[in-house]
Amino acid sequence: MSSVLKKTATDARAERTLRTELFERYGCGPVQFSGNPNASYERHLVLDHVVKPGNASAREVFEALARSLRDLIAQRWLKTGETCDRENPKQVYYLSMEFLIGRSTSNNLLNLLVEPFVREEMARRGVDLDRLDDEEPDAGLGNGGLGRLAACFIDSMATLAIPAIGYGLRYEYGIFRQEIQGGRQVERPDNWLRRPDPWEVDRPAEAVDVRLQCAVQSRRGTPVLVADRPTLLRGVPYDRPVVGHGGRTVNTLRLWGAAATDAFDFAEFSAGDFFGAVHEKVVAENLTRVLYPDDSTTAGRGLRFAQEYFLVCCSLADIVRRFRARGNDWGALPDKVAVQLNDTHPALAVAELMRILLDGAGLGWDESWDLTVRTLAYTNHTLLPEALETWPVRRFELVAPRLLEIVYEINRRFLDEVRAKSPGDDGLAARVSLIEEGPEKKVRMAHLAVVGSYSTNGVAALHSRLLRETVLKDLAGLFPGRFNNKTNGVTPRRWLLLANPGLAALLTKAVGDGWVTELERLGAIAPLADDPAFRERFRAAKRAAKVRFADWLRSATGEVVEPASLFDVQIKRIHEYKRQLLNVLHVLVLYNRLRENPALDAPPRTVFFAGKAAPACHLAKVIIHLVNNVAAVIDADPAARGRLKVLFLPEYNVTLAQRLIPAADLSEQISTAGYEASGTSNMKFMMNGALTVGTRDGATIEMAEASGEQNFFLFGLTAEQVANSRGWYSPFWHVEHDPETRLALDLIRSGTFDLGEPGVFAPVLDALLAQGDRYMHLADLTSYVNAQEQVVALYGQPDAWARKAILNVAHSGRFSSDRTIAEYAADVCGAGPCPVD
Ligand code: 26V
Repeated sequence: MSSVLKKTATDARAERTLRTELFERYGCGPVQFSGNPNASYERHLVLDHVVKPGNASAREVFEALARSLRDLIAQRWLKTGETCDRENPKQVYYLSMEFLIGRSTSNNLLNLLVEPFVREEMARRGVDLDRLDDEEPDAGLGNGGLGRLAACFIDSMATLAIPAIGYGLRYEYGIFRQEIQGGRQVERPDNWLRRPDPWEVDRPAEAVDVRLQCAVQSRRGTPVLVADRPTLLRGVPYDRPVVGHGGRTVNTLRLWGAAATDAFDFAEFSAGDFFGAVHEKVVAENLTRVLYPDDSTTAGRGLRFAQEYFLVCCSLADIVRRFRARGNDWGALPDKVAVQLNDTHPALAVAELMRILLDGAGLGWDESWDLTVRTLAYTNHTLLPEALETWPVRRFELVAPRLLEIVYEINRRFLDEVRAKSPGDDGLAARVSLIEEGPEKKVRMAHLAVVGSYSTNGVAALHSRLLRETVLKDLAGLFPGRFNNKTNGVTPRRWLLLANPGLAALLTKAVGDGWVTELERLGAIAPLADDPAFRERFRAAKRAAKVRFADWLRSATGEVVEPASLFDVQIKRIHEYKRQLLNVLHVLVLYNRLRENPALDAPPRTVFFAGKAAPACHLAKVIIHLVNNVAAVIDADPAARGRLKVLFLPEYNVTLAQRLIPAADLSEQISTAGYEASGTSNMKFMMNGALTVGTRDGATIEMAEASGEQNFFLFGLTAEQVANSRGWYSPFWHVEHDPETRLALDLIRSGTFDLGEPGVFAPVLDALLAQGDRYMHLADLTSYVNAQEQVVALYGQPDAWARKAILNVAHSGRFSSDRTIAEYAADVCGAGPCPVD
């Protein structure tokens, strides 16, 4: 929680005015200075915690402060809802199985614009705001990019005053916590709700009942679904405020928690099985207990489908209730409601909305279908075939047979049309069918989403094109008008203003604070790239961010890094296609060079890795182990001391990203071209003044276009080259012809990094050689090493480096999620702002 509004003497009056204005806006002040005891922080300490302010623990202070900030929000939150009920605007509903929101308190404090006042008031009470941050756990309700994007989007919608509700699940356990033991990843449960969360408001009165055709039972401790035991589950809403910047609009993130209904155990009760009944009640609540990691094998995914069904049923019931409560007729559904499906995870919405319109509203098929298709829109986030969801028909039968009936009927009518359009082309019908035939029939969720919605978008230009030309080619041929691109963005509030106060202050000084909500205004600093004085201030801000990170790292982990070294950073989920291994191979090339030539002229470099491996993904876990062992061996070698350091930071989460990204000099975006749908950390690095070494993949292509390729270190095969060389590519050619590649691989093979476990990294060599190097690491290694040499050359010219970094910041404006949301609003859902007065 850093100071965002820096004070000068002449600002004093303006500050008083702002203070008055803000308190009028919120109806009260957060601490005691408004004189409104209902909103006071002390009141929460004494009445909620029954503790004397002087004796309160840090956690109690944190909770009381957060609750007093919630008091501040309450009036605006109510007013936002009232305004929407009165104006009846088109409302956006964002359905997502993941919202990776991170911490709320510092972000809300900042968006409310009261941070400087609260800081002062708390300091007067002897409390340092920054020390309270760590009392709040990260809300890790997501796996990675897809979940974090959802969080950035709801921030932008609130800032743009777009009437929007995010719908998700209230997992009691978020993404697992990562520990490193003996170099290996160990997963620990993330019980983030162990202590009460001051930001959530439960609303049992708005609970929704969901019918399942099966029961949730427990078999040897694991929850399983038992067929033909119709069950009623209750979805209880837990609302979180989503504060738009400036605090005028406060939207809602509504997370559903599963509970048993009162009628749940009636049968067992009357049979006298008291413990059995209570046990089942507890088991019912398992449904939203845990977030599934993104790789889960079918065996372990039993509840995931039921979770998706539960999210869809609760959310659509709520959406329809709101729609009807505003007095709308069914025919107006597409004019008043836009439902955005975040990937196929909530794609059951197609069938469930049909069910509501057919069975609930009593409309006919054609009208129901027309309304459904015109209400729903779908975003695809991956081209990886193994990540495209399909669900066995058996699972539908088990959980929701009526939805299966509807899917079959949608498919029957759809295939009739396809055959009528292209008679005789049976291949086409089989390829586009919603059902995948085979030993086990499955529903193709992406096909269901495309056929049942009016818009399908990819998340960067290249990804959207590949979607149309490859995985969804046939469907794109049938519905050309539905396909479009919406390049991702990130919120500059959290990722620049909050994460990097030093750079934020410099930018505000240069162009005013309008950039916070209109990031394109940063374009105005482009000419300053040629101003030596500005460059010096920019470099000072980066240096300060590096020192700040190094200080934090030392105090939190004991690790020591040298802020003068080049901070080279790759942080993201560990996955073969993201090619952390390519980065490791480059490190080994550098290490070999240093051992070969101790007098080598190269700047000291610290290579940071962070990211979680899916628990069942063996190779990803071996990669983490390798990084840790390489780090240990290099650390122990005098040849590398002070020149090369590798560090794997455990437990990568939103907060760690906020700390590390501002400190980065170099951003690693090195996926195999054609595989990273967009990437979003790439944008965060860019706006924080890092330079990018990257492939022509995802949104990185558009970032380089925006700032000029001369300001980027692009390398490697293009997506086309990757696709075209699939047939003949052989990693062995590179082993034979590229000496440094061979040496790097030899170093792994030699057992240098095995540390007492011979052969432990054989799976890495196997993937890179015997299995054909699916992600073409070796094909790109030489060109990557060359790009890194250019990095080094430029780093040796601090002024030239700063110039390019400034130009990158200046051209990062397009990558604000405000721009993405404005594009969705204009071209996809047709929703506009509904300002709250
Ligand atoms: C798949 C599964 C499968 C089973 C259980 C849970 C689960 C959760 C997530 C996924 C797929 C995740 C796809 C994803 O995160 N895509 C990323 O989306 C980002 C936002 O659009 C984008 O920037 C990244 O490039 C893309 O990889």
